Amino acid sequence: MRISMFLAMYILPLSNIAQPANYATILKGESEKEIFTKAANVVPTARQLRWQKLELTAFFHFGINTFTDREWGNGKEDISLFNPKKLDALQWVSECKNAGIKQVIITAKHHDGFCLWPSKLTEHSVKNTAWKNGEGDVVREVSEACKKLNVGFGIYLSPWDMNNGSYGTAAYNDFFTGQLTELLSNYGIVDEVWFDGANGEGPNGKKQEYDFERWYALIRKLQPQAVIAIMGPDVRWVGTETGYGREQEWSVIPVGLENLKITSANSQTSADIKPLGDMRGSDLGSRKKILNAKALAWYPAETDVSIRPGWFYHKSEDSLVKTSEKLLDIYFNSVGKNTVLLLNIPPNKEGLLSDADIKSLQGWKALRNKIFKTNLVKKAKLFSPAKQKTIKIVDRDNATNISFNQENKEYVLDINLKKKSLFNICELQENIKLGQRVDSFVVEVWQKDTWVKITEGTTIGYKRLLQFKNVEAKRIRLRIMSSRLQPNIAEFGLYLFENKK
Ligand code: FUL
Repeated sequence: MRISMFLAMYILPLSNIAQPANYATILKGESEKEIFTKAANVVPTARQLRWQKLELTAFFHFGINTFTDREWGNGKEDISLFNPKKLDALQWVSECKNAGIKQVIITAKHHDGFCLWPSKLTEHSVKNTAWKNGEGDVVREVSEACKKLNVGFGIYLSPWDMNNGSYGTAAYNDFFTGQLTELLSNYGIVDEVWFDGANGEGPNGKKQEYDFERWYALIRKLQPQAVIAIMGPDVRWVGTETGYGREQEWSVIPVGLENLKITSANSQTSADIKPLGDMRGSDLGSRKKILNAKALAWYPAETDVSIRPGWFYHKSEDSLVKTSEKLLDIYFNSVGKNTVLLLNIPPNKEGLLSDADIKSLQGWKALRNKIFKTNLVKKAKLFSPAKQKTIKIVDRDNATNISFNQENKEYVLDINLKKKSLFNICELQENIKLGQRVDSFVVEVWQKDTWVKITEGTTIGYKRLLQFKNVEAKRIRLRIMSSRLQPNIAEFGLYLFENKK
């Protein structure tokens, strides 16, 4: 019933799309070529593009669990335990900023229902604790630190609430809408809203039917620039909590027509994607997958992982903080696999990030600085495509790209470094403003009168990082073996990681 009503409402705008849009519908009888061309022309919305370019974001899991030493509370905890005497959100945000993190998300409320801001809608909040004599507001402190340091600000608000008595009834959706309104109205710009899919029992043993559509509409109204992540229309979960993304990561994936909610604003038409559930397969968007699709949408992946084994701080995990090297590996396998990294760094009971976490963050940044300091392609000469300038692929501007000839069967980027150089990392980026297009590529070097393959891959997307054994060469080429339309290579980097084990 709901689906047919939905289709009736939205069937009209679902015809051919002339304008760039973050979705496309496949009409009956369309050829493979037409479908792949449509897929290649699906582009991110402005908010999705802004988010993708952040590359690194952070989570702060902090709340009553920090004081009870638990990962999940039950809503019955004694909130007088909450007293982070040295809380310093400026320390949290500045340590993140120093590590290159561009946006942070605070757990305003986790599943236990305890609110880190003085919500007027519940007594289960910081206002009834000894912390700052009940005058404190963690959400405000984080939002102000973000403003001060020019770092993006996001909120996590758990729909599952084990404390609220109305959970499991229609009244809870009103309560939740009220909480969301407080958070979206009183703290300035909110750049990301993170909804978890967890849906367990509340204090009455009942489960709740979440009114996501109402919440999305509210977010769009009050904070139109915010991306809504995970159980949301803009960003999907990569499917693991390990920090490691998939080998082949397409930001354009098949969706059902019933998953598209088309909206028009001015002359722009875009679609909100209704969450599709956990997508854990290794292939979500290959040619094979999209051939049978009814519709396609730009729905990019976020990789969330904690710097510690748990999401919340536990003293017993002080010695288990991920090392800088491990974080680097995660960087290669999340940002370097066309996703945005969301790294959780949980503040401790004092209300500070711990020394071990800070040390890892700093070491991680130092490693990245060292590796990505010198792009060997900077001084190179471009052989092919002809009449193009190297600058476009080394300017760190994702919106400038090399153009290939329309009639080229195979797209080749052929580079002469002018002198023999040693490298073991290759960085590739597509100009995703024009869509994600590359299906498969190889990187080769000219050695002893022949081209030798050093690495290969399927997708590139916003960013692809590849590591390989040390190679010494002067001439390198990127061969794009398969692309849905002409590829738009925005960046090409070759780097040397000297300490590589
Ligand atoms: C999960 C939650 O249950 C965890 O506690 C954590 O917040 C993680 C990011 O999402 O679903």
